Amino acid sequence: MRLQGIEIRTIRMPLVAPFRTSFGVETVRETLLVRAVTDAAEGWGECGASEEPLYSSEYTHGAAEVLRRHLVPALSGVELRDAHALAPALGRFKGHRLAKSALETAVLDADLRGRGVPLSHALGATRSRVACGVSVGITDTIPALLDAVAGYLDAGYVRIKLKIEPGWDLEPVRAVRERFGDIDLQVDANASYRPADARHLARLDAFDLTLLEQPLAADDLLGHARLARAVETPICLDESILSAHHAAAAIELGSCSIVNIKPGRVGGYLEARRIHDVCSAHDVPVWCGGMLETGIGRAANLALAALPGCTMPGDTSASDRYFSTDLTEPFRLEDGHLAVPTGPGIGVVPLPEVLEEVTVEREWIPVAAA
Ligand code: OSB
Ligand code: MG
Repeated sequence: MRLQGIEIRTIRMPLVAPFRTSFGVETVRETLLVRAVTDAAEGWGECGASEEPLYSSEYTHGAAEVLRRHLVPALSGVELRDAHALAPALGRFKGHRLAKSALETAVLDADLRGRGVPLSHALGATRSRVACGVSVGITDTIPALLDAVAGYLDAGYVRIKLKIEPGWDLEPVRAVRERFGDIDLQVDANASYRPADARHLARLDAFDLTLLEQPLAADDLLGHARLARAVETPICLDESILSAHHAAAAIELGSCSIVNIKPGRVGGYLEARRIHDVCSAHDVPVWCGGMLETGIGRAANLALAALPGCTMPGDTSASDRYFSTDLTEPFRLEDGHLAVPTGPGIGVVPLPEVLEEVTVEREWIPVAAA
């Protein structure tokens, strides 16, 4: 494969409704799309970064900067047999996993398209459709939350995830459980609690939740291990797991019994696959998380969500949960499931008119041959 260059596009797309978490409110999805041009094909990757560094230390403009200044130039003169060659070539640059993931995914997509192989096949997927959950943000009132959840259940989502934070936890969870009965219900705290909140968090045990996602700080694996012994609700980690190495450590420490895999957070689909494998070897269920992706990121996430170890419904929701007009042909929920794309690579491309409309910046960075 000969990589000729990389296009970085900054896009801005309004969300259908503001998405509120313990770390902030997102009303517009501002992120990057990366297009890799090779002698064989073109490929696309979406960055998980947002306008502000609130979920992780990365943010859209910072990701664009590290790509243009460091990551893409480091590929010049490098022999790229396939996308596995990127991580070693970029390994000396610390962190910046969301940016690295977008770049690796674009190259992976181009390589697979050139060879006619769907991403789901390349990763080892075993399903043709995946069961979908939905992540429900913090609302102003409990009636507003109940309305939102009712709408998603009517649409067919098979699992509901509520965002929680101190002051928005027991009452909303109780209200949803009482109103909707025996649904598959879980919560995500986005690191908003402290170890001293263990007794409070144990009160969630009364609601028979499937899991409690990332209650404590990202770097507190030991705190999560202690908390896991103090609560009955299974602990799932998101922000804490940046690599297969972290997953192995978290499992051995007892910090979690379930893992949310987000390919962006861990530097790409190849590392995401390794996390899936480490977890599967320990009988730790995994599921595919989300970062409010457009159809480009969603298509690739569906390939991951179709792996055999992804035994729980994830946050791969349909296009209309996020955008009134998606960047690709819309992903539609059918009987609570989304179909895994079957075409080569990620299996979808941006719709040209929509892409032009949402692009606010673009640049081309040539890559020199090996
Ligand atoms: O913690 O899982 C999270 C969105 C942005 C950043 C972090 C998270 C989320 C979500 C939404 O929960 C998942 C989605 O629907 O894409
Ligand atoms: Mg999360």
